[in-house]
Amino acid sequence: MDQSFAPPDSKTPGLTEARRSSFLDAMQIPRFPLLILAGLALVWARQEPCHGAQQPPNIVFIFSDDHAVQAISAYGSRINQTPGIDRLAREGALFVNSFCANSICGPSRACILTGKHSHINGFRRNGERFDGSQVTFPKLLQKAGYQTALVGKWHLGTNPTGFHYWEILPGQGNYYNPDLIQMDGTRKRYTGYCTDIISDRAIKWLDEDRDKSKPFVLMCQHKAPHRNWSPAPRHLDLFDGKEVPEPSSLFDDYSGRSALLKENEMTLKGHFHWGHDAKLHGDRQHPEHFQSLGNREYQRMNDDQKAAWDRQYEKENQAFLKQLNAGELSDREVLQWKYQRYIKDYLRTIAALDENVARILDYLDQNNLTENTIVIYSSDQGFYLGEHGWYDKRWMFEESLKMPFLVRWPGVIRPGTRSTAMIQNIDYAPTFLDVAGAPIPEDIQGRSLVPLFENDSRVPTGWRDAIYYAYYENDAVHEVPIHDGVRTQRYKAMFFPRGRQWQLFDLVRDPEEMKSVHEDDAYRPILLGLQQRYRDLRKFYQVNSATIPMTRGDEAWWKKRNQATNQKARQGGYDLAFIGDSITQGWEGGGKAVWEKHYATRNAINLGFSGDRTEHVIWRLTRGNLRNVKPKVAVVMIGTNNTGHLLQEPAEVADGVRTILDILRHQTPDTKILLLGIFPRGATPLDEKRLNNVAINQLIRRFHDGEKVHYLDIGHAFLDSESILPTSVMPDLLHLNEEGYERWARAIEPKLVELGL
Ligand code: SGN
Ligand code: CA
Repeated sequence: MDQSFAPPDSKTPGLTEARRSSFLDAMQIPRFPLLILAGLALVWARQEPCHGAQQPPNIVFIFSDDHAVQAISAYGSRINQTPGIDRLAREGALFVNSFCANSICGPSRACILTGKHSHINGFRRNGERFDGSQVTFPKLLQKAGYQTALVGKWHLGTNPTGFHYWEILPGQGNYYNPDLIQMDGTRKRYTGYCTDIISDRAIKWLDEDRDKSKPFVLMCQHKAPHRNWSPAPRHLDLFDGKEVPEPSSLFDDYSGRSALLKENEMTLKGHFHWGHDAKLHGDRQHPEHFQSLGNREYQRMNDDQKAAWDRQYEKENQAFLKQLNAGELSDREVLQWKYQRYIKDYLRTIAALDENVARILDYLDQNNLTENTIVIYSSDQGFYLGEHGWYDKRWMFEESLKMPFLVRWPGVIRPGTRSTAMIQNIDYAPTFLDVAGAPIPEDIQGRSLVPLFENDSRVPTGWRDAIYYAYYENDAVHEVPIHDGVRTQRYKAMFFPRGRQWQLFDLVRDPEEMKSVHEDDAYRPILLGLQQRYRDLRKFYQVNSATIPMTRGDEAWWKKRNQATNQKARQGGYDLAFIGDSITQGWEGGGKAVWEKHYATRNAINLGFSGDRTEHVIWRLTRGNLRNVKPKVAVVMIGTNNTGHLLQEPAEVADGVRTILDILRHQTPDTKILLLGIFPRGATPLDEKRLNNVAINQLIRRFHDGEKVHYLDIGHAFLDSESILPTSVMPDLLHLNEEGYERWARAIEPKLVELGL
C-alpha cells in the first residue's frame, strides 16, 4: 500500500481535489483575477478555521449497521418516525444521493477508513482481515493533533489502529448483554441493550476520558438495526396492533431482469428462519415456510429479559401458529405475516437507535460542544425492507446501494439543506482530513465534501457525474453474485461477470428497478454511454479485475472441482503442475491418453479449470490449490478467457499473469515456472481475439528471467504455414483435440527436462 503523502510544496495543504482544481483552473485564466482572489480566499478559509472557534472542529460520526433510508423520516419514510436523526437534517444537511462503494459491512467500513475502493484497500468481502498498517483517516487525524476514539461495531478482523481509545464488539456483536473487546484484548460483558451501552461508552469517553484540550473524532458505531433485529425491552410493544405498509414490490417475481436475481438466498419467502428471524420457539415445523436456525440472541437474555420478550411475542406467535397449523393461511398471507414480524422488529431496533442519536446530540448541547462539532449520521449500507421480497443488502439496487448521510456543521452548513450531489463512502476520509486542515494523501480516491457543505444545496461544477460500485462476496451467505456498475443521476448500469450480462435501469421511469432496459433499442445510446463511463471509471479507480482474486464458488461444478483439487493438493508429492483454464483441464478430456503417456508416472497434478480467467486462478492458488504443491516445474498457461469473455486489455491480462507468477514465487520458491504463451485462437492471424492473445504474449514474454521463469511460445506447433489454425488440431478454434495435446506435450518436453523434471 502506498503510504506516501503529497510533497508539502506540491499543492496547498488542505485543499481538496475539487477545490484544488477550481483553484488551478482559476490560476490558468488570468483574465479573471477575481477568481484568483476567490481561490486564495478559500485557501485562507481552510487554513484558518474560522467557524467561530479557536480549535478545528470536532467530529462525531454516528454510524449504524444496515439502516436503510426508507426507515428515516427525514428521507420520507412511510413506515416510521426518527425525530433524533431528523434533527440533523433540520439543523444541517441531508444527502439524497449518498451511496456505498460495496454494499456490505466490513468493506464499507474499510472504504470509509481509507477513502479508497475495496480492491485498493484490500478488504473486499466480509471475513477478510483489514490491513491496519495502511494509511487511514484516524491515523492522519492523530498526526493533525486530534484525539481519536471508536466504540461499537468494527467487524474488520484485525484490531483497530489509529485510535487513542477503542472498545469494539466482537464480529457482529449482540443486542442483549453484549461483550466488548477492550484495548488489552480482554472481553467485558455489559448487562443491558447494546445500542444504549455503545452510547453510554461513547458519552463516557467524551465526558471523562478524552484530553479536552484537543479536538476529537468519535466514531460511535452501532449494531442496530442489523439482523436478527432484536428490540430493546422498552420497544417490544411498539407498532402493536398496527399494520406497517408493505412495499409495492414485496411479491416481485423477478421477471424482466437477470435470472441471477432468483438465485439469491435473502427472500422473506424462502430464507426466513423459524427462531432467528421469526422469533418463534419450539419445534421447527413448516419447513416449506421457515428455515431452521434458532434464536441465539434469546439464549443470551437473562430471566427478566426473556420474560419481557415472551410476554410480547408469545401471544402473537401462538395465534399465528394456530392459524398456520389449521391450514388457514395462504402462502401470500404467511409472507405478509413474516413481513410484519420482520419490519416491526427492524423498526423497533431503530427506535432505540434514534433515541441514542438524540442522547448524543443532547450531550453536545449540554456541554457547549454543538457549535464546534460536525455530527454525521450514516450507516454502512442500505437494506431491503421487503422490496423485491428481500431482506439484506449486497445488490446494487437502490435500497442497499444508498447510505443515509446527514450532517450538521453549525456556521458552515445552512440548516435544512438538501443536496442531490452524488457522494460515496470513499469521500468521508478526505472530508474529515479537509475539515481538520490536514493534507489529503494523493492516493485517496474519494473527494472532500466540504465544498458541498459550503455551497448550500448547489452541486458545484465539476462534481462527479457518476459513482462506481463493486460487490465481491459471492459464494457466501445469501448467495449474491459478483457484480459492479455505475450510477448516474438518472441511470444505473450493472455488469455481472458470471454470464457476462448487463442490466440497465432508468431510475426516473422505473424507480423500483422492475425492468432492465438493456436490450431496448431506444436505450441503446444510453447503454453505450454508460458502458464507456464504466470503463473509464474503472481505469480512473485502477480496477483491474484480472488481478483481483475471485471465486466461482457460486457455480456448483466449479466449487466441487475446487474442493476436490484442494483435497488432492493437500496430499502433496507433486513434481509437475499444470495451471490454467479449460485448455489445461482438457488433459482430463481430449488429452487424457496423451497425459497417460507423458505424465502419468511423473507425479503431475492438473490445476486447470474450464472458464477460468486469471482472477479465478489467483483465488484458487491463494486458497488451497497450492497447499502442499511444491513441484519442480509448474506449467502456466492462462489468459485466453480474459480475451474471450471480455476482450480485456492486454496490459491488464499481463498484470493478472504477473500476479500468478508472484504467487508461485512466494508460495513455492524452488519451483521453476514454464510460462507458455497463450495458444492461438480463431481461424486466421488477424482474428480479433487471436490478436489480443498475441498482444498479451508480447507483454508476458518479458517475464522470462531465465532463472525462475522460463517463457516459451509453442503456438506455431498448432498452426499451418500460413498461420491458419486448422480444425484438425483445434476443432472449435480454441480447444485442443488429442492431436493437439500430443503436439503440446512434445513441444514442451525438452524444456521440462531442462528444468529438472
Ligand atoms: C450475518 C447475517 C447476514 C448478513 C451478514 C453480513 N446473518 O451473517 O444476514 O448478511 O451478517 O452483514 S446473522 O443471522 O448472523 O445476522 S454485515 O452487515 O455484517 O455485512
Ligand atoms: Ca451492515
